[in-house]
Amino acid sequence: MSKIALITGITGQDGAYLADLLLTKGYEVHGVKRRSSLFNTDRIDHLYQDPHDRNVRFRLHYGDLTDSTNLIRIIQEVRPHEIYNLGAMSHVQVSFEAPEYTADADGVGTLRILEAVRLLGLTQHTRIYQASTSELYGLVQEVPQSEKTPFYPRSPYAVAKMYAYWITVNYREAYNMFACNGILFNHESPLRGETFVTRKITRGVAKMFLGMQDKLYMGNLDAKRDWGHAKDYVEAMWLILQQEKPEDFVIATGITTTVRDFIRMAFAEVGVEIEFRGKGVDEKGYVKRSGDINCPLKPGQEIVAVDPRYFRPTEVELLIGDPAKAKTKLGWTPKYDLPVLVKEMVAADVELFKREKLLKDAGYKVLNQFE
Ligand code: NDP
Ligand code: GDR
Repeated sequence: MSKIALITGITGQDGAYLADLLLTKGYEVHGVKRRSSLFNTDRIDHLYQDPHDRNVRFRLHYGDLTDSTNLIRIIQEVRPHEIYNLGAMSHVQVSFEAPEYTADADGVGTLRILEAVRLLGLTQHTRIYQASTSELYGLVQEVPQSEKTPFYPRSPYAVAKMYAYWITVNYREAYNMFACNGILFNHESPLRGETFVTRKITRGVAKMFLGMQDKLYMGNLDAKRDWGHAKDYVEAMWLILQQEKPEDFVIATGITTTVRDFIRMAFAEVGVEIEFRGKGVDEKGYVKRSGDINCPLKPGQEIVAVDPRYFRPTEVELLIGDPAKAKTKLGWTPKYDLPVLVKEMVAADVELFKREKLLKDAGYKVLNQFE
């Protein structure tokens, strides 16, 4: 009999890669998706299987982490061997605008999953992975950050995730559950949400290269992140649940890069060398050289500016993870490095916007039923 997995947040970046990985490994995969007024399954549509097929190995259930009755029902119905709790309001800046909802979905939502498993008598049947985050480290206490580094969360998102981290540890200790935290550092991909910094940059670079946008407005260019590829990181999630003992793991590359350097690398992919001048809110990025003769971006042109709107009330300035425990105990090492990740993301966005431009140039426009 194949193993059964339940993924919350299956429509997100990690949910999509993880579902793909588990199906390849022969799992029956169930996912929790939220009801929305428009389709929200773009990232997993390629995995869809006709539910009328008797051998279907991929199923979606309507649900929400803020509703325990529905989580209990789904877990009771599915009786998963493994739950991956990836569902969350995952945008740090947005969490300052919706702090209570973030606490409910990201913090108490984790409790609801753990408690559902306990109430249903599945503590020895179901293993639980909790999507913890490097945002827990917040204000720098030490670098690189490891499983032993103290936490100092700096946003409503991180505070909610801190509750989720500790309630996972507590249920493991109190009820002898196989419940683990993966403390994952930032990981990206062409499936990354459009408002996270890497994807915002690669989309902006692609559009500017194709003459569809003039400038990129950014927040804190000095922030440093340890960026990896989501494909590598979902592999680590799976490995964490295959161990003999439940433990928490840091998953990171061990290399940190500024937002400014990520921008440099992304523009270099389309043959544009960028030079930054000025400081703080007055810093700007200008084209130094442009390799492609057809590129609309010309030397001297201002292409990056800082907009304080994107500054956060409290910022996490420096993240750099120490993945030594994951390397030793899980045998995990990332296959991708940052240059390959940037190349893949820029290429995917150039392809995406080339298609959009082609349609536009051919006279098609987005249908607006109110016109
Ligand atoms: P995404 O934002 O891409 O996906 C989040 C998912 O959670 C989506 O499927 C979303 O549904 C769903 N969701 C949001 N709110 C609820 C809710 N109330 N009930 C049920 N589902 C909900 O995030 P990622 O895939 O990047 O991240 C996955 C998890 O890992 C998150 O918990 C995130 O906080 C955490 N994390 C991410 C890191 C990263 O760098 N990517 C690093 C460390 C931790 P919908 O599609 O409908 O919006
Ligand atoms: P982060 O990711 O907050 O680390 O959380 P994000 O990509 O949003 O920001 C990274 C850094 O870039 C700076 N920044 C900007 N960020 C955004 N979004 N937009 C901008 O224009 C911009 N300019 C500069 C930010 O200030 C920040 O320092 C992500 C999420 O996936 C979380 O869910 C996850 O837990 C952590 O990574 C690890």
